[in-house]
Amino acid sequence: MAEFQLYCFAQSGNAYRAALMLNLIDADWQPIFVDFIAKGVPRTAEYRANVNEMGEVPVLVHGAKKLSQSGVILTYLAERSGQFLPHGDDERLEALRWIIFDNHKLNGSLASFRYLRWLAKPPGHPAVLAFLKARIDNALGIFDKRLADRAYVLGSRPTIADLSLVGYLYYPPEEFGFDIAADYKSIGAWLQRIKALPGWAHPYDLMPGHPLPQ
Ligand SMILES: N[C@@H](CCC(=O)N[C@@H](CS)C(=O)NCC(=O)O)C(=O)O
Repeated sequence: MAEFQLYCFAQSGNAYRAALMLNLIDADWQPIFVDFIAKGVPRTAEYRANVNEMGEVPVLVHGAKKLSQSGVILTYLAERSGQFLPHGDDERLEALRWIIFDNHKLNGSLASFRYLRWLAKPPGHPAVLAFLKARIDNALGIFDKRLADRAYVLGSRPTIADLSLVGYLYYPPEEFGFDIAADYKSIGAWLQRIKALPGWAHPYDLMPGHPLPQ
């Protein structure tokens, strides 16, 4: 058995943050497929009792430890490996600030928008999609400005803040109905820089469950 197990599925950008980190630090890890889309497994009482009371992926298992929330998993892996770790108190707090902004405003809204537009049956109500799209545009604008004069979120070095913010941003534009990398130039350039890191892989190549059954 691998040293780390990650409960995940290919369409989850929340899980991708953890899977990408594991790959970038060259950890010995294996995915455990959670069928959210066809079977809603994280919503079952069994999953909540045995895997994660919050009813979510990702969950990282490391020996007797079972961690959820991608920001917690990224922090744990960075502290253990010494890689992608913010340096000092100011950087640590700044990374946390961007991880919370990402979870709440950027990928938090983008994940719900994509799910309602592309996967939900029936799709989400147009008013809900319009509400989320406005939040996404606002958050992407803020983040694009942040990256205008920096290579990475905290400056010249990639950290866990970057690995959180990439969450959903490599998925195909057709799934969103707009092209983030093309519309936001600084984000587009930053995505290319992260993609060039040794160990980078696309979410559909890193986690099980792609393509979806017809
Ligand atoms: N803030 C959490 C979000 C996790 C999350 O929402 N995961 C989704 C999959 S992408 C989930 O498990 N949803 C279950 C549900 O909606 O019932 C994190 O960063 O780990």
